[in-house]
Amino acid sequence: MLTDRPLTRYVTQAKNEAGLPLLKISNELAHCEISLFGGHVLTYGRHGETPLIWLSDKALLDGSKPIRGGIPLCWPWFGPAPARVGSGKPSHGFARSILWTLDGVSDHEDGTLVHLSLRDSHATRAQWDHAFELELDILVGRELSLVLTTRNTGETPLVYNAALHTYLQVGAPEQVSVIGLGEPYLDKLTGEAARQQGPLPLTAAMDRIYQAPEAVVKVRDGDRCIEVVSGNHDSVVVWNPWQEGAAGMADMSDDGYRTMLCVEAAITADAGVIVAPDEEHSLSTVIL
Ligand code: TA6
Repeated sequence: MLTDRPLTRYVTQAKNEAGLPLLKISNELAHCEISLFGGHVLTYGRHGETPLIWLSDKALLDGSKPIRGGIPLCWPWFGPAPARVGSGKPSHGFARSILWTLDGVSDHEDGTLVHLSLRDSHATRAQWDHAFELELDILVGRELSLVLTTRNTGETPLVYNAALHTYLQVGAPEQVSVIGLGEPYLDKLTGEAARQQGPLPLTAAMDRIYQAPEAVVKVRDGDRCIEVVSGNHDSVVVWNPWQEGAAGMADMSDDGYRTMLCVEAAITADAGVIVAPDEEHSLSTVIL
């Protein structure tokens, strides 16, 4: 039986048809759904406005694979596992495909605060042999704010990469342009370094790591302007699979690429971030 359980005035804990535990938030400012599988923001928008976050209409929400859309957490690596981690590991790490713990939820004047966590276990040790505590603080208000804190609870330094792989919802590619990305970028489609000149239009497949972005990246989408503010990142990743890419993905409609653009606060440098024992490091993003 599916039972919805109220946690606060504005938050309900629920399960979907597949049994996936969800938090449904609708406060005075905004609405948001969060999956405990992956610690994954699925949807977010201010009441009466076009949603800011895109979720694939073909996303699998049954815990069998990472969710297409929303804000997947890529951690403790980004893309294929680096040599220091070893081969045969899942792309983008394991945090997005494991069940997180709900530690607390509370309503405040500026929004609803959700606190999730993930600790090392036999399952995570099999992928990555480190002791850690990962915390995700999500504030659902006039803005959507995410802070992902990596704490080293082990006795040796920990090295990590990450991305808050945010799928923004846009109206149509023809009306989109992105500013604030800075100049140097790595084009992952060609493997070459290149430089951005002026605003970035959305006219073709792209998979780029911008290495010197401004703190605020602005996505013009027709009449509206979405801002992505990143903190403690070393890069911003911009991704759209375009038609060919979408057609090859079972969990994205053929035209799904037309209404999404990923703009991701990320730590992508090969050296990663080194976190000493008992220390912590936070990566953050605010979407408004
Ligand atoms: O962030 C861009 C990227 O790393 C692309 O290379 C693309 O593969 C995308 O993420 C999606 O990855 P996923 O594993 O979720 O299919």
